[in-house]
Amino acid sequence: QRKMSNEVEKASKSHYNNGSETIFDKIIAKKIPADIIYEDEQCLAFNDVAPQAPVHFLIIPKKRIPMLDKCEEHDKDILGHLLLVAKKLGQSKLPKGYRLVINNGKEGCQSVYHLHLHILGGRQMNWPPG
Ligand code: D5M
Repeated sequence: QRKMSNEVEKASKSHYNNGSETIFDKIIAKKIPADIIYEDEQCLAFNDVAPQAPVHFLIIPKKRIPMLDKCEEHDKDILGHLLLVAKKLGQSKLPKGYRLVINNGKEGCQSVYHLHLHILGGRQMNWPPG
C-alpha cells in the first residue's frame, strides 16, 4: 500500500465538528503566533507551517466558516473578498503566476475546519494536482 503523505494522514483523522473552534481562531485572536503577511477587518493571511511550494500562504475569513460546503448565499461578500485579497497578494508576491486551492472535506484533504484559501507559487506548478 502506498504511504500516505503527512497532510493526507492529518486530513483522514480530521472531520467537521459542528463549527467548533480551531487553531485558526487562535491565530485570529493572536493567542498563538503566526507569520502574518496581511490583515484587514474581514480576513487574515499568514504563511503555511508546512509549505508545499517556495511561497505558500493561507487566507482565512475572520468569521468562523468551517468549510466551503457550509457557505451560503449570505457569505458571497466574504467569499468574493477572499478571492480579491488572493489576487492582490498573489499579483504582488508572485508576478509570474500562482495557484489557489480550497480543500473541502476528507477526500478533498481538508485538515483544519476553518475555511482557507491556499496560495502557492514560486515554482512551476504541475497539473493534474495529486
Ligand atoms: O490545510 C491546512 C493547512 O494549515 C496545512 O497546509 C497546514 C496549515 N497549518 C496548520 N496549522 C497551522 C498554523 N498554526 N500556522 C500556519 N499554518 C498552519 P488543509 O487544506 O486543511 O489540509
